Amino acid sequence: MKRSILQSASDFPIFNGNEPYIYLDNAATTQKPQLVLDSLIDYYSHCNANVYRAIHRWGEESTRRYEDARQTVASFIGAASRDEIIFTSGCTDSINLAATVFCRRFIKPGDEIILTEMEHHSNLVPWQIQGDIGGAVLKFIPVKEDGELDLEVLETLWTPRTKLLALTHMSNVLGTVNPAKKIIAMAHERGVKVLVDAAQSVPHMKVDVGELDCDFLAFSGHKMCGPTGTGVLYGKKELLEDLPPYRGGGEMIRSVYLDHSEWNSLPYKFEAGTPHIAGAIGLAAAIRYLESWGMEKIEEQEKVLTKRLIEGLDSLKEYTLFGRARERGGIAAFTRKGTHSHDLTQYLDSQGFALRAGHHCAHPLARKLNALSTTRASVYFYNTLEEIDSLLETLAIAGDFVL
Ligand code: 7TS
Repeated sequence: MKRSILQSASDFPIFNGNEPYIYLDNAATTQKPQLVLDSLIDYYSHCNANVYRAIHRWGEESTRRYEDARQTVASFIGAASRDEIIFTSGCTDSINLAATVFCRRFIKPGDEIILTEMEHHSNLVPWQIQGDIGGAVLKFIPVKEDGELDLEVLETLWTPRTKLLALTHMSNVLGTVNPAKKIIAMAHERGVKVLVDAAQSVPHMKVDVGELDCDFLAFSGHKMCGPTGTGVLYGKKELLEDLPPYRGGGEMIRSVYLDHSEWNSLPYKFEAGTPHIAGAIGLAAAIRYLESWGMEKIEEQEKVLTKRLIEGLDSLKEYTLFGRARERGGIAAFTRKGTHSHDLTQYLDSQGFALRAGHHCAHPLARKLNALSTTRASVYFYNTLEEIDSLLETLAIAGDFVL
């Protein structure tokens, strides 16, 4: 019998058997279903061995599962080839990889990189570091009052020196879903490459790299029911072929001499050393799990939860919500008049709710919002309307306890 997505929480051991606790910190990391945990145990119990180098059956099985995982990721995001999928330790690692090799190859002093004011530090600091080494100038698309990007200003930022634009697909503070496809088309008209930070989009909606036509796409496995320490960098094949390697070590080489080396083919050129084999297999199990619900269903359920959350917050007059974008995901950052967000969030924990407080690793945005610290609720498909209502009821009486 077909199950309803409303029953999905029962697939997650952390929600069963523990004391009741409502988890609304999904933008930080998501919980893991039993079958992802099982995939890790099964791998370590039956065929644990290093990949590629072993001429024995466990090594062959391990390699097969690792490469199947790569194909699962490629199909999930619509990549043309599995060679375009590089396994990393997370979105941060993916962006550092892309920034390092892109700047090394293409950035000359005075070249320009366009970012946005709403980036997570992971999609800002690597460009600062690598841009600094290469002599690049960073420019920023401003965030408007409503939490959307100011595309009129973007029109004025392009110059013949613009080499790359990097933007988040969904803001981890405002929830804004940026018009990535439109911005990518604008960039490509000018010969500018685009990196999409999809840490908050790939877990929550159907993302197809062919349709977006992005040059790079980065995301984390742990934000989509997969194990921690897993991530992906997608890159267009011709671009990856043209880039130098990132880290040196085993498997990324074809031949090594004492004075130089020749690089392996894609994607191995970018995967030095023993990879997180179990992690990649676990990520593939997570993807199959998400696909068993369907990304459209997941997005639909989150829209229902988000609508209730936003309407509820708006009805509470002591609270200010940040971000009013027309296209938005299930993230709501807010403050309560007269209460520090850490106090509020700690109080919520005492009442059985896990939320996050702080600048959410988007310091420049927090400064711009004039809210250095906010409390943030972020939903996933396994949350329920009852949980949202319960949070709203608790927020409504929070003042009586916190102040
Ligand atoms: N980009 C965005 C948009 C993010 O939200 C995050 C993590 C990252 C990149 C980095 O991902 P990582 O898996 O490499 O750490 N965001 C958050 C957050 O909002 N709360 O904790 C981590």
